Amino acid sequence: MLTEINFDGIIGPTHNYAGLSRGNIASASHAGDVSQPRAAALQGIEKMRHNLALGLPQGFFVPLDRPDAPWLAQLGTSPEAAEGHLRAQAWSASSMWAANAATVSPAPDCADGKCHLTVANLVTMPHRSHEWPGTLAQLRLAFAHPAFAVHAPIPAPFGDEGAANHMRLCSGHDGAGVEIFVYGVGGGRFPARQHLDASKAVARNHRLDPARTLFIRQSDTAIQGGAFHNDVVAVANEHVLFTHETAFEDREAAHAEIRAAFPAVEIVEVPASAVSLPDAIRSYLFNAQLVSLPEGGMALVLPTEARETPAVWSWLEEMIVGNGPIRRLLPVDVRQSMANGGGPACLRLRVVADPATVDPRFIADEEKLDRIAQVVAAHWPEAIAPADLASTALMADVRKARAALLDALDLAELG
Ligand code: SUG
Repeated sequence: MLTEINFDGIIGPTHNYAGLSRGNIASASHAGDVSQPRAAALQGIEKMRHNLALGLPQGFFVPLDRPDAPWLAQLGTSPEAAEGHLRAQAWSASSMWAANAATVSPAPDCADGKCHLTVANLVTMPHRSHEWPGTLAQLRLAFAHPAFAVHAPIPAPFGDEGAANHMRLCSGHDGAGVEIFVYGVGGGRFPARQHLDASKAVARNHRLDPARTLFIRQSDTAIQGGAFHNDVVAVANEHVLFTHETAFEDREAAHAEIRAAFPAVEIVEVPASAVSLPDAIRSYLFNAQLVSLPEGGMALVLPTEARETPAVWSWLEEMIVGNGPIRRLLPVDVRQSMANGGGPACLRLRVVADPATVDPRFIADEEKLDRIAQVVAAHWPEAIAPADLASTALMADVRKARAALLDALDLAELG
């Protein structure tokens, strides 16, 4: 039975604030802060527990090996000798944002009846451009069953940011859907990370039906306002598209195209007059997980920042008393990730699959989350200041921490 499984990236022991992502306002404004990797990872684990308790299937990915010494070696240096900016790029825990791990096309959408995954190349940001080999190794392990086809990245220079720029509309997760690829066009102050050629290549490789595949341009206003990924201004689940008025370059044409391809769509649009683009970005209202509850109806799993932004919360409260498809608001605390621009939806990758076909080592239950939390409590650093990235003692500690986690999850082969 095909069902949606959310795979969350476990927040790694090197989580830090290096201000590496141009165009990501939270990352830039927290540059140089002292991070709390242990608290960050525990927040992520609590979010997984929260969603499990709703009755939603939950999986996870493990953090990548950081600092990435082989990558620095390709650049002719090492964690000890690297210049500051390269060292920070090598230490980044950015694989926590699993929405950027891959683009996933569920089996009912693909001509060969397999679920296709293409690992994202993330070439626009240097610190993210070296994630894909570690992520690919993990995807190949988790989804080794013949029900899946796992693809290597789209070649540079065509930037591909994975599921963060991809949405799917369907009547039920296990039925055929319409896949929407949202791309950006560069040239502004902030980079457009998702290239149209990359989106089209993914769609071809996934063997999608052109009649059920849309390519829609993200608005420059949104990108230049700080929406570096489409999932900062729009999210879809089943027949519902929840979006800000400014999400798409040509709003009317985009909505018309979506309605033509999927007539049952319900577009829940937040007007800029009610919630400004800066408020939407500050609160990460749209970086919610829009989920179908087992008892029926949909819920938004939101960052607590949404509750703290008055215009956002009053709009949401009004929506909830109306008769719309979104019935519940569920705030979760992922502040440590939010300070780097990663909300609840950034931390997860949605895969529609029969859970029996996924390597069980990547599937979460309460007991396994307890086990992960114990390793985090025992081994994750409490705090990392920017200058700590030069410490060889810290480097040894974070390596030990990751090894302890892999050991606890019987995943030492990813070591
Ligand atoms: O790529 N932040 C990530 C946040 C990713 C959010 N993901 C989605 N929207 N799906 C990024 O900008 C900041 C790292 C730093 O500055 O240290 C960072 O990489």
